[in-house]
Amino acid sequence: MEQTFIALKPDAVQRGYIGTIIERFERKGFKLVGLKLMQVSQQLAEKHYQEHTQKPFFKGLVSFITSGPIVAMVWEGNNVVESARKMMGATNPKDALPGTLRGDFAVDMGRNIVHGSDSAESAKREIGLFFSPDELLSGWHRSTESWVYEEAQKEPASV
Ligand code: IDP
Ligand code: MG
Repeated sequence: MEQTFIALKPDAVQRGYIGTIIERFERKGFKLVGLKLMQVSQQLAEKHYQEHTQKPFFKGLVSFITSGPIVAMVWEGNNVVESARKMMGATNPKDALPGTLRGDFAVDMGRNIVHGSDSAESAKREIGLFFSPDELLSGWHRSTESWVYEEAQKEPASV
């Protein structure tokens, strides 16, 4: 099954949205397979945001993501990459619709509370950067699965 990397950025942690955001993914029906509170190092931040190295906002982005603890998570489910992006809303909170995380809880582009992988390929790369395989519990069975999925879920793929 598909997995995605979600990070609650330092603003989400500082503003007390950890529980609220986790709850949104839980209530959607996705399964949590990895979770940790951590301090991102300069090196990890630069690797994570490597596609933005040349952008004018890169320095500010790295300094922001390393400015306080984040919550790193891996969520699993059918189409979770695309669904999580929709749940997050547009990158710029001014364009994010009400009902999305950024639409409901953020105002500024550089303080948009949540990161989510933009493709299955990015998800693999980002999960590998933030988690070691023994920190992921992809094999557990969420007892609500038959109420979330019409078809029985196959054994989850390992990362
Ligand atoms: P995403 O987080 O929606 O995938 P990306 O384009 O990958 O958006 O950009 C990564 C992060 O960089 C954004 O979430 C946002 O915090 C920040 N960012 C993107 N574009 C700008 C900008 O033009 N100014 C300031 N910060 C930006
Ligand atoms: Mg991105």
